[in-house]
Amino acid sequence: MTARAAVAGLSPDALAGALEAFRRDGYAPLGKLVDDAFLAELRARADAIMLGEVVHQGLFFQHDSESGRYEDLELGEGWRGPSLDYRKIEKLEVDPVFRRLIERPAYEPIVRALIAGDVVIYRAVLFTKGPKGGTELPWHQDAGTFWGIDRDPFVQIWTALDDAPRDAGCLEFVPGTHLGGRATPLGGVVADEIAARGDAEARLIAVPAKAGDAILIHNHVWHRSRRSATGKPRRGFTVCYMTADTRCVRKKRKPREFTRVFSR
Ligand SMILES: O=C(O)CCC(=O)C(=O)O
Repeated sequence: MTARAAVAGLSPDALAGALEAFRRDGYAPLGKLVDDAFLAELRARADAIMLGEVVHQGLFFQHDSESGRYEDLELGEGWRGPSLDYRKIEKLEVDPVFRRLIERPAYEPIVRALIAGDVVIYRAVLFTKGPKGGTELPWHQDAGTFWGIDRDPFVQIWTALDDAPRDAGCLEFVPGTHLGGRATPLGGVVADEIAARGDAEARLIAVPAKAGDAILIHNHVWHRSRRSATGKPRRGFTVCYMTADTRCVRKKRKPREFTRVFSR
């Protein structure tokens, strides 16, 4: 059985192949792991949250910039009222529909193959590119001192809620860059000169996805997504899993407690 057909979960061979690719390249396409009925529910839920029809305390919203440029994002703005042009929504572990995707049985063996013992999540985020095209996301790593924890997590699963072909701002990776660790101690965006030194433009691999496809992503691999030119929504949901031993080291506010998942 191929990974594409295995909506219920990866076969042992497919899992072994994915783990090998993940270790080598820093990412691994996992094929379709979410069925169409659940996808329809997730898409409707995403719209309802963006339109304010479903409200949860503590969600973090960031709207697209007018220009579509990352540099022009208005930071700290949060909820701006009903709009399908939010770029990202964080803390979706509080939503029962997205929580089912976070704890999807098909994801558990993948996560447990990489993380021993109890598992928590650092974040559960919906990245959307609306009909207007969304905002470009530059080369970045998902780790660094600004994450405020005592070790870098390394396991993320990104799930396409809609088709994400090349012209819809699919994910792009620079294979193998996770092996170099953080580009800077701060982490986050990989500065243009560092990306140029790493020959990112010549080495990048675009990974188009179909709705329901999942991609395993190492937090240190350089990845990005451009604007969409399709005029259709392109939503991707990403969850960062990590060992429950991870500690929050931030000092200015109360240390974060992380949500435990896949409890036995
Ligand atoms: O979906 C996207 O456009 C970005 C996803 C991403 O950067 C991530 O999952 O870390």
